[in-house]
Amino acid sequence: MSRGAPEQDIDEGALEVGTPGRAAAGVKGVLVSLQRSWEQMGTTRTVRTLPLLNQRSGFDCPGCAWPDPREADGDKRKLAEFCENGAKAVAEEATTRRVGPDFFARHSVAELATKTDYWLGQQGRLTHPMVLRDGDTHYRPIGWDEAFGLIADSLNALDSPDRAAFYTSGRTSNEAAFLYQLMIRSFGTNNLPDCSNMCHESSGSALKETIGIGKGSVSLSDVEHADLVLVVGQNPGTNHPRMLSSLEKVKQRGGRIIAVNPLPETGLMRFKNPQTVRGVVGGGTALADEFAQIRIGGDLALFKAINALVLRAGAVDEQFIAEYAHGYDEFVAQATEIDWDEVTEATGLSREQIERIADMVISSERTVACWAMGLTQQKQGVATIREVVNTLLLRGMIGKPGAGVCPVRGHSNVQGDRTMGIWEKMPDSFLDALDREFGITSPRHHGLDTVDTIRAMRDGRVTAFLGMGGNFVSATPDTDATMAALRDCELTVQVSTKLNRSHVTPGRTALILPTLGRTERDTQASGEQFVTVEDSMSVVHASRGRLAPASENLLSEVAIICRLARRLLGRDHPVRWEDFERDYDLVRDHIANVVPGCEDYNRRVREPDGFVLPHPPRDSRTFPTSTGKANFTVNVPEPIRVPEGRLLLQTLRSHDQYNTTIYGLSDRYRGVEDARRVVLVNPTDLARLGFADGDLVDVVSEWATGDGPVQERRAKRFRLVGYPTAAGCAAAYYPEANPLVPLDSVAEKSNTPVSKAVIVRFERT
Ligand SMILES: Nc1nc2c(c(=O)[nH]1)N[C@H]1C(S)=C(S)[C@@H](COP(=O)(O)OP(=O)(O)OC[C@H]3O[C@@H](n4cnc5c(=O)[nH]c(N)nc54)[C@H](O)[C@@H]3O)O[C@H]1N2
Ligand SMILES: Nc1nc2c(c(=O)[nH]1)N[C@H]1C(S)=C(S)[C@@H](COP(=O)(O)OP(=O)(O)OC[C@H]3O[C@@H](n4cnc5c(=O)[nH]c(N)nc54)[C@H](O)[C@@H]3O)O[C@H]1N2
Ligand code: SF4
Ligand SMILES: [Mo]
Repeated sequence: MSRGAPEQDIDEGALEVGTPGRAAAGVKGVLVSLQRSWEQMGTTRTVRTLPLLNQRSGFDCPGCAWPDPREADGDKRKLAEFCENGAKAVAEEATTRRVGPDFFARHSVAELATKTDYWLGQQGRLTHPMVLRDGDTHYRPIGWDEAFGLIADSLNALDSPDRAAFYTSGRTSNEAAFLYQLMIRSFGTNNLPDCSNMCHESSGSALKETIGIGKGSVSLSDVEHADLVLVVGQNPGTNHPRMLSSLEKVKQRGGRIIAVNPLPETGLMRFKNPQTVRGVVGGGTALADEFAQIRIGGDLALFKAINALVLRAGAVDEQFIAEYAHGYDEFVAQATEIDWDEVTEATGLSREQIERIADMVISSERTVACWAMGLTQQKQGVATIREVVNTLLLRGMIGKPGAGVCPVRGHSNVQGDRTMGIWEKMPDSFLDALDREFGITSPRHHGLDTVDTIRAMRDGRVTAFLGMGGNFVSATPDTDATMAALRDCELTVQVSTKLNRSHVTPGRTALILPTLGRTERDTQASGEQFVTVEDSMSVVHASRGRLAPASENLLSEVAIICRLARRLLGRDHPVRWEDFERDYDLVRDHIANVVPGCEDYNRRVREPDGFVLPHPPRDSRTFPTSTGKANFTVNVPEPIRVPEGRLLLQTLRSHDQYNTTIYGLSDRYRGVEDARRVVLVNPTDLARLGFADGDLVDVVSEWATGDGPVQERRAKRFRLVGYPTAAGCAAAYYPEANPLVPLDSVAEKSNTPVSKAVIVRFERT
């Protein structure tokens, strides 16, 4: 029997493909969010929960990291300050369905491993700590104390702390993240892989080098007041839906939008705002003024061409460059040449269109560049983002209103987790502050990131894994290899809210520790607690859960860390773990002393809109880089060679999932219903390759390092769907397509898996 993820997703007859949607959101979006909420929570809970979402007295949306409007920017929050997918995220967490000891008694781990991710997630909230001991077939309940003792004993028995890896997913609160890294560094390792390694690591890497800080430089108001917004490699209609309201404001103020994407994503084309009359009864707002249907991986060539055209037109901000930039002459020396054959080949775009786009860049006085996974999950992701920065530097577009870089983050607190120290390469200055504050000695050698953790597990160098949230097995590349690596571990521990594939891919001993979600009341000895989070635009604010917890056996993430730390580090450890569990204000007092920009944290997070972390380039055009200036960089595109008969496949999200959590089977905007094992292919390519819409195929990826042999990976039984993607390109959903992504296919510098450019062929089944 195959031990991989199940190949059968749903009844094959059920696939329905309609025409892609014409406008995003609208009344349909409202109806879907209410329907899903009723299904999962019932009417009373829906009515009690949704009004608290993203309100000052309520909880932060557990969906994406798009910011909320702030009164400081003259914006009031509306009564319903959330989107369809935010409501789905809440319904998924606040569901009344439960997975308790009786569920695990009924289903063996082997049986659960045959279920789809969708099925697993739909079973409900985890209610009890569970253990799977060596040789057992079923998870069994375990007391919290015994669980912590078991984990602490196993970790302390390792011959080095570096034999353990501690993963974090981006929903973890600032308080939990801060304590988690403190526990791990006290234990003695920097092995802190996180979801960010697979997400915006390329952005962090490129921005740190060029502007000195790995975060976006814009506020919500900057985006809304831009003349020109570039939306590159991002599908906001699905993944950051309230961004569409901001893009709508750009249009209403006379600004323009350029969308660069291999797919004509509905949300980029047209938006029906359900909160305006026009959005409810009218045709909505047309968004993209220019849609550049780029070939996968063509963005570096595109931005190089744009920059050459900007230079040729003499449209550079000389004052900005003279005062704030470094490396301009080297940049110019290689930047004015354009080989149009190469550019049109790499991008699939016409020279005329690229010239039109360059003209828009040249005539804009306030430009914001937004991007997400279409740029970061590429072999040349870092170089591409550096080239986007070059465009902005040429035009002086950093550190002024209505302009800047905007890497749009994924998980609701992924940016905050990094700020709090979740990184395998935290700078010594942070570690020094941590050591001074707590009287510990943090290790200084760098730890393992996500890809290196998998390699280390595969090679037996890491034998214990703990996941603070997330779904490591389904989120990482090369599913079969990762599954084998995890199963080889002595110990796997997952701190989770919902059942997922990582629970049914256990190490020799496996534990599930169920925890509170964002929506739930968190009561500790000193009373009700709140936590804090940071959004994509560096705004830090409070989040208070209000619902009764899914089970009385749940512990908060903070409590789990504090109790585990006491067992792991012993009674004599200098950190007062029991105090932190009792009162989260005490954690925040330490955050204030250790984390740069968090001074007076307890007071400032209590301000109604929270506070904004410092960002030197945004605030004062100060660039804390190696040169003390904003750095121009020289980036050389390496064309992706796709052999005859093959296509370039990207893996992406449907409208009905949150990463590995599948909400449902409706990718409404793309018109794909009731199926996830599908590959979207341009009809011309289908015909050229001798296939037809509806054919059932195995997808085989091909990958080689240097002169090495071609490695093949196979994902079975996918349905081909004719779809207007760019020529030579294809798309399939993540995580079903993850077995095709080679572990060693990573972005240069950031080590992010190349999930957006996999060379594939199809074989008829
Ligand atoms: N509802 C919902 N919201 C989410 C998530 C979710 O799963 N569901 N996930 C969250 C997370 S963790 C993240 S990181 C974000 C992800 O947000 P996105 O980055 O928008 O997510 P993807 O689905 O990966 O979409 C990538 C987009 O890039 C395009 N693309 C692919 N290759 C290229 C390329 O070579 N060039 C260009 N220009 N474009 C390309 C694809 O066509 C697609 O539109 O969303 C967050 N928000
Ligand atoms: N092929 C391919 N692979 C990808 C991507 C891609 O585009 N293509 N995208 C990558 C990206 S951008 C990301 S960010 C990663 C995401 O990787 P992860 O963050 O690891 O995955 P998620 O699916 O977000 O994690 C879902 C699980 O988190 C748990 N959970 C939910 N809420 C909470 C909470 O409040 N606390 C705790 N402790 N647990 C909670 C639930 O048990 C749920 O099953 O995947 C990456 N993988
Ligand atoms: S845009 Fe993102 S944060 Fe805002 S409500 Fe929607 S999912 Fe939640
Ligand atoms: Mo992400």
